[in-house]
Amino acid sequence: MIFVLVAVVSCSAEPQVVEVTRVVNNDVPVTVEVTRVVTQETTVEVPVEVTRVVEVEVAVIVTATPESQPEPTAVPPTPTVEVIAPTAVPPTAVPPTGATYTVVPGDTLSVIAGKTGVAAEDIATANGLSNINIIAVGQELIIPGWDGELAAGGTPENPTQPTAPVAGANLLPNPSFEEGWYFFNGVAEWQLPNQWQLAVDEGPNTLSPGSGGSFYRPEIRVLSRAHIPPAEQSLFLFDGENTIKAFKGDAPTNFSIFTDVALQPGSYRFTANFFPDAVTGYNGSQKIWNGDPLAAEYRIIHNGGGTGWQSAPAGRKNTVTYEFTLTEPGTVRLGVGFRNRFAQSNNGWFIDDWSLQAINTP
Ligand SMILES: [Ca+2]
Repeated sequence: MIFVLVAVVSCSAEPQVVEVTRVVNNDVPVTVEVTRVVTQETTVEVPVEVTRVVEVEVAVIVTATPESQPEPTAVPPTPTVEVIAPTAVPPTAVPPTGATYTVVPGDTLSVIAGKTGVAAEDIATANGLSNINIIAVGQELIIPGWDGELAAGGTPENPTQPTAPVAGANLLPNPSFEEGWYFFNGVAEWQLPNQWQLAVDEGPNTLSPGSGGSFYRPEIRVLSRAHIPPAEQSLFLFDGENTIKAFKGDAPTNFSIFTDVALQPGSYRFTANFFPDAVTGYNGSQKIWNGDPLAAEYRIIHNGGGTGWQSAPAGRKNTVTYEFTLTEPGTVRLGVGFRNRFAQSNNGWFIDDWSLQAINTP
């Protein structure tokens, strides 16, 4: 096929290289966008032989006939154009096309993949993300092949409209961990509730007292009631039908679960419930929970701060609260860090029923 390629080239004696990023449509004549030329001096129409017309990146080498003093009415020079790329680019290398998605608090690439039905790796590739763990609230991502419709269960949110402080409302996303889960970072041993994120310390355990060498990553599951023995359901399931179970045997652990919430100015109370399942051994089938106050510890995560580590008595439900005031609209990171410094039979946690509420101020 012979199409007319409109390219901006330099009238120079030397061959010029221009980059053509996109063939815009498949109709004749083909229009291309030229993003960079060595010297922009004139515009010529160049007959091009194109073997395949798709949206591909092509590099075009243009050799223009020099015209030192071109007559205004002269026929433009007819450079030779060699189309290099179309037959060399594999079909999967087409530039990303698809709708744009704006990152909202609680999003990770995995969450966005769930919302859009497009694999996280494809989203990372389409947006040139070198670190799939780093996306920012408000960032716009091209979702290749996405039609702009959020998948069932996806929650459309507008990051420019932070949640207004309404007394009594739970402002956390998926606060009871009932609204689905995903594999954090694609790791099969880390089931995370949708819209929550995970950080795991696998470095050396230098705590004293402490034992077991380096911290080990816990296995994390979002358990439904059916997967909890009836006798333990009231212990480990605080609200609804699902709870988080984190556990690791014979090694210290240190991890945190958190989310980002857009908030209006105001005062807030964050409440977290968890059950430290720190077990030193078993008496028959009966767990012997570790009575050492250091056996299980937690800390509140609030942006880069929060609280220091505090004892979390094992073998019973702990309810902890944390209050803060926000003077300007913003996104706040909230969560809880959990650690077990001793290697023992089980370093476990059941985690459920968290909340963030606006509270009245004087
Ligand atoms: Ca729950």
